[in-house]
Amino acid sequence: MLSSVIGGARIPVGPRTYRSTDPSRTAEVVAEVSLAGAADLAGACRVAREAQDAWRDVPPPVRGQVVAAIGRLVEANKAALARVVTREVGKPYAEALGEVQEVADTCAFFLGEGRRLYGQTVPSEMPDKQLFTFRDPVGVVAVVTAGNFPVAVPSWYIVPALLCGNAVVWKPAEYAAACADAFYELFAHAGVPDGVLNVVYADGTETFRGLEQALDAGLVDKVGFTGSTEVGSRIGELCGRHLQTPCLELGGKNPMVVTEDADLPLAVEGALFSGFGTAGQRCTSLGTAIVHESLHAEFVRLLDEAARAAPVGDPSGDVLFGPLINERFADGFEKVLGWIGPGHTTHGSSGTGRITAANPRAGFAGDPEAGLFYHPVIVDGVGPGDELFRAETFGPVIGVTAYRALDEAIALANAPGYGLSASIYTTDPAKVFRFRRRISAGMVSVNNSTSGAEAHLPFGGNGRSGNGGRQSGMWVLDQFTRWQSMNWDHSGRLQKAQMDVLEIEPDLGFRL
Ligand code: UN1
Repeated sequence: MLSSVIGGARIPVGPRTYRSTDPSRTAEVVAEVSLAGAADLAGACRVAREAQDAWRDVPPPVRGQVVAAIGRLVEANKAALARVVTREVGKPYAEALGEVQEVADTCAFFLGEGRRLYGQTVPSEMPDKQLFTFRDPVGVVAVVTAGNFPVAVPSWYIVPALLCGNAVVWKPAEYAAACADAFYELFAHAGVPDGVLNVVYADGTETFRGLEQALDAGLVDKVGFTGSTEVGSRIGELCGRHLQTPCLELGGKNPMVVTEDADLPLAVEGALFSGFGTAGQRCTSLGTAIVHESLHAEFVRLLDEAARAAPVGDPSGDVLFGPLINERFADGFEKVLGWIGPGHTTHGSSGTGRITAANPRAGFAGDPEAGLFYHPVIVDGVGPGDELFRAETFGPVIGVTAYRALDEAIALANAPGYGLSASIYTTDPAKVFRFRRRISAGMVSVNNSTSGAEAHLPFGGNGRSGNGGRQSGMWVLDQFTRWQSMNWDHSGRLQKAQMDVLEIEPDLGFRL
């Protein structure tokens, strides 16, 4: 039985528990977790507050060494951690290895940041006075993450937050508790001191109440949240009441525009991977393919062919995608399938909905009835009037629509109001730059799919996808540090800014 880790110690097992099961074999329990309450979460923030005091004084290059050790341990345990990811959230093993690599890459980037964390020396307008800037840790960071990327996305928050000298309270998804526990152990063995990283397993209601209590008590200085737009906006409201700006990484309805001059097979390959990879459960998964009318029929034909041929099934094998993460995701996807209407045509598999003996999929790898497996589905003919066009789907479904002029395609791409990732397949540079300027997305791919961002570019979105915060690379430093400015007057007298400034008279009447 896993229980929360606060101040380096497991808290006693409580009455409320959760069973995390293998979505490929739902009868198999991967982890049993004891769920903490709101007061535990607030208590963890208090412990973090105390631990942060000493951690902030550890020189940043030394904190960088801890991050380096995390990276080494993650690499040394890459296969083992990837196996846990595959088993608990059903991610195909090759993708799970990629996800673990993303943690190592994040460490590789930030271990060097420990020797930078640059501030500036800035000239003063007066003599014998010097100006400086310093990056200071914000304090205690509360991180709440989803389980579709159970180790990579948490690392995007936790690694830079720790490197910058913050203490962290992490609330992972309870349905990815075994992944979270393995992740914590790697960090603890790398030398992260007790109390500097705390893990609290709790359900959504208790987490929200715990955050409320901790914010009221002044124990949290920054909230990082990856999850739904709906919950993100509630967290934004809560933080706003405490004059805080959370780092919100929310949903997406990521468009892919395929222009008349595009490399069509490349676009089809990109659509297949970003629509169905991770069973469509990435926040960067493809939502709608917006295809020039001259290529539309051929695009649908080729994508249908590719989806039918794609291996689906047991994620420990070589498959395009495995099961949905758990019952909640499966129920959500069933609702999405209900949005398919009479104006649509479906493609991509030998059936739609759950794969069973009665609704089989040709070439399925494994026993479909044992897990939460769904047919991939391509829905042609979606438009702005359809829920399927507007809402995030989080499952193996791709919408397709046709367009005539590029500006119409861009308007369609922006219409759902998200703005996470967007892609364009084209061979015309003018279209690339017009698209880039007009698209609402925080991340744009050219001749590449909507998913698969690299771990050192700014990650994040606009509109319903977030509040403009960016993770990863040097950009995330602004989430986990605050600038402090300092001025030092060593003239020995009071020099008044803007008033006691030397003036040099120009001859502005001069003309050649
Ligand atoms: C997510 O789904 O929350 O860009 C993150 C990608 C991955 C991360 C997705 N590197 O698709």
